Amino acid sequence: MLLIGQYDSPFVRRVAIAMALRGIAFEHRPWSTFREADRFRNLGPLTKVPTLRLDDGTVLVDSHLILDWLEGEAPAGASLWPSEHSTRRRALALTGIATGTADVAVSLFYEKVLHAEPSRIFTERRARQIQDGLAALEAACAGVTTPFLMGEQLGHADIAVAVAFRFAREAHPDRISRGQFPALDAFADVLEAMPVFQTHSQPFIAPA
Ligand SMILES: N[C@@H](CCC(=O)N[C@@H](CS)C(=O)NCC(=O)O)C(=O)O
Repeated sequence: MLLIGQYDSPFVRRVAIAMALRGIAFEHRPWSTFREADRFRNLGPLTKVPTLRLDDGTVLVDSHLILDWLEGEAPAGASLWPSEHSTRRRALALTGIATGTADVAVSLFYEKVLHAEPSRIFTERRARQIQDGLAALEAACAGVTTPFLMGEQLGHADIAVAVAFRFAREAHPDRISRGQFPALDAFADVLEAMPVFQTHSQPFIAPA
């Protein structure tokens, strides 16, 4: 099984961390969708990461769908979604805010580096969405009294919040400073220190 994409992508990273936690072995190919776009040609039409090529040749794209597959397949350990229904709903809602914040942070970066003249309206819209998204994640982290966001167990919501925050900070250091979101800083520091987060990480590299 091949997981394709660099670990500076929050989406690739959430998949890799979840696969490691759920005991799914994979080979990693840290291909860039920009510098190595040709390598994606026989994997499908999209040139997007994460891309997961399963052993039977099926190619999955999109982190949400890959994690849906993962939860059905994983041989070991408990699901990374909470089993209790209302807690699971909260985890889904928070994960959506985290991955949505990562989405707008990615698209703001592309706007900045890939357009000769970035759109002011688009840039301001995305900057606002990032700030509002991170403010919501900050509020979620600030109210937590358990080791992880949904209780005692690390899960998809925790992973999504930590990887989205790191990506947003590294891609937009001019817009997000340490101390601006103190509860997120503290939460991310704890998770980033965990071996599974350290193993599946790399510093942000701008697409070129
Ligand atoms: N919703 C997707 C987002 C994936 C995404 O935005 N990936 C970026 C890298 S972080 C990508 O493939 N960029 C290349 C492109 O859009 O052309 C997911 O959850 O996997």
